[in-house]
Amino acid sequence: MESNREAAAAVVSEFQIPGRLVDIKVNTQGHINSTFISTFEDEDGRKRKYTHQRINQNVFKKPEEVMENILLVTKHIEEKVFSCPDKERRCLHVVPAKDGRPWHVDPEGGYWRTYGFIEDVNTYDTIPSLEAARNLGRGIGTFQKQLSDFDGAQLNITIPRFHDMGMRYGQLDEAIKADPKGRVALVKEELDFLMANKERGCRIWDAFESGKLPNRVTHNDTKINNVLFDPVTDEAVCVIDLDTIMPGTILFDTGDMIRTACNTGAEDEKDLSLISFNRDMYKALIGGYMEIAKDFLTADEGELIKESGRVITQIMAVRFLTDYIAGDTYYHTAYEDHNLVRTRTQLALIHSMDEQWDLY
Ligand code: ADP
Ligand code: GN1
Ligand code: MG
Repeated sequence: MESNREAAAAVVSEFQIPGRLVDIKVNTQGHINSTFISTFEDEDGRKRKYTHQRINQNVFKKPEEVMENILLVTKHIEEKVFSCPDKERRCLHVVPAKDGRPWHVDPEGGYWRTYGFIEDVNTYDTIPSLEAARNLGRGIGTFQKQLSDFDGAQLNITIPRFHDMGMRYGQLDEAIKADPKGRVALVKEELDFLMANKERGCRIWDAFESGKLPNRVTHNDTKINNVLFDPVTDEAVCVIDLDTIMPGTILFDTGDMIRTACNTGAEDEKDLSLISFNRDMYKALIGGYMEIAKDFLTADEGELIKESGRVITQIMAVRFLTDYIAGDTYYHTAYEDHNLVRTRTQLALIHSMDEQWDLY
């Protein structure tokens, strides 16, 4: 990580940031990009923080297109929050490079971007309270509403068929065939469950493809640590990590907020006895979400919200297991079996949902 930090320190001067760099730290919360938080001090001694990210080009093959999307979407949201007294923390702000482009390419061909760091906020990996769950629901609903008049046809497809369950099972099948680390033999139980649930898991994608569900602008990665909360009121003030904004069904977003906010444990909790589906959190989360989304949701969307939590948890299990079998080439991992632990957590969460299915 030290060499990464040095690489980041070397590129920050390529962006339009006044003052001198006085500190730079690594943030390890995301699984995809490499994230650094810097502090700059200007001539008057005022300090400002920034977020710098090396875009993961194994995941995002066309970083320029990712940035085009982000500029369009943040411009749209900026207009929506213009009259808020705290508008600076209600939307990501891209800081251009010295040549005016929204990225800088380092000597190795790595794409870097900079955002203003949003201060006075909390990020959570697990939800701390019912009120925070209600606020998360409101925050995701508000984000969807802000983008309801944005023309999704303008957006580049940054990862094709991102939530296509059938395609994800195809990737799992390929990994099983290649089995480069001999791990397939270790995951028979997990594979049996996933194979038995394939058809059910495809329901939302199929309904979207058939046109039954409206095509809307979708964030596609609404897990809890991609949302910033006010430290005093726990209001969800900003939805970040806009790399996967694409046209889709908003059930992808309800699904990921359910997956991450209603789990009593962390996404990578090793002790599965700590993992269960919390119905009270679900009620608070969906209650908050519906306060906003009732104005635009169709009946078909509403009926599938509960299912979306199960489907998105399942697609994560498929993706984590695929990466485990393929030898950990996609997600950042901190230890040998990290992707297997993540897979098992997702499956434990689905079992807990199923046990309580008629009760929520
Ligand atoms: P990844 O795609 O790897 O998940 P993210 O864009 O989600 O990367 O950033 C990783 C983490 O960095 C976030 O979970 C959040 O904690 C923090 N972060 C990113 N951008 C900002 C920002 N502008 N202000 C405050 N925190 C940020
Ligand atoms: C990744 O980038 P991050 O950590 O917010 C992944 C999501 C998964 C998530 C699981 C581009 O999100 O799809 O839901 O991990 N992002 C990408 O924690 O694949
Ligand atoms: Mg993230």
